[in-house]
Amino acid sequence: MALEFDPTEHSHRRYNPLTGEWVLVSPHRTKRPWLGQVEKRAPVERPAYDPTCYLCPGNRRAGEAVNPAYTGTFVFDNDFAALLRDGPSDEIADSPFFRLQAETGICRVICFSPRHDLSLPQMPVDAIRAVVQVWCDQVAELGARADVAYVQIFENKGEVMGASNPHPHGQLWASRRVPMLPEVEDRRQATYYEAHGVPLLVDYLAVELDARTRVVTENAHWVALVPFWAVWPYETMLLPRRAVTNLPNLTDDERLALADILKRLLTRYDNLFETSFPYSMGWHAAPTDDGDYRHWQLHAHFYPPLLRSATVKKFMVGYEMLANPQRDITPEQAAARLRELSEVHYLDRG
Ligand code: H2U
Ligand code: ZN
Repeated sequence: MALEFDPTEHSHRRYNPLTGEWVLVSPHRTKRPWLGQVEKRAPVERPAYDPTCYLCPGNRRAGEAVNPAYTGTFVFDNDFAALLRDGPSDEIADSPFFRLQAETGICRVICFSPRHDLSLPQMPVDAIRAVVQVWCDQVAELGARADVAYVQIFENKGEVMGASNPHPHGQLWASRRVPMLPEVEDRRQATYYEAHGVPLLVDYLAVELDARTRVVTENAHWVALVPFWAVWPYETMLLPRRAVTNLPNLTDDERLALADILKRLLTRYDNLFETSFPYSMGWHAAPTDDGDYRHWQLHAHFYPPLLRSATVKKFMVGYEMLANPQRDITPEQAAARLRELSEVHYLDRG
């Protein structure tokens, strides 16, 4: 007799329409006996100002630069930029084995707050709103340049994600060419739009809002959900309810609501293992050259590595590096877990 498929019992593959990649889901493995233990990490006490921090106001950075006595956000050109602003930009070699393109760009560091001891979920909504404003302004400014086709905004948070400093900050790299992953999403979304006349993620969100099994939190303008094809255990995606191609097109109301949903989502993340939750996050949006990008839907990806406690992370090794990514708890289980958490930060509870 054929066994009836149960997504919470049977191993299966899920398809990511944004990238064309597959993820292997192994829900039966969550019954492994060692899954119960949850270690907590003692909170690290940090001072509001650290005289040795290269991001704190008034401090000297590597080299000559000294930070101003900033009181809100602060943006500066990365002293160790991965892309150089000036230089050749041609296709240098185009042979099957030795293809090489010279590339230029602008890299910046974005300090979210003068306070060394905070992170986004611990900041008031109006301070997060100021970070949103910086993101929008930077994309508008750099995207207007003829030598920039894509502005990648991102944040690496936590030592496990390679963040060099706990001071709340993110980065942007603006490049002459559209980088590989946004380029893949661009092609997938264009193909979908040609067939359906609606952006892929606009249609996807409508279906998710019907199902409600993967939605984590929402407000009037934004929805945070665990995508059906999530790879990382608690991966989420943040989507505007309206079709928007890039950050500068967000209305004032949408910007404020974005600050609100970031606080809600990141507070849930911190509450999950009662730790300052590490992740890499970033925005994906339409390129900023003058192409037709109506097929694009703005969205943020959050990729957190933690699996079952503040110290146990998911490794993307053997099978993941050689075959395809794999996960144990299902995206629906992850969303349910995140949904049951409070939106009051664990450090703010009496
Ligand atoms: P991460 O923590 O995400 O690595 O970001 C820190 C960035 O800050 C990193 O890209 C830059 C590094 O190059 N940096 C400066 O620009 N000036 C400094 O004095 C130290 C670090
Ligand atoms: Zn600092």
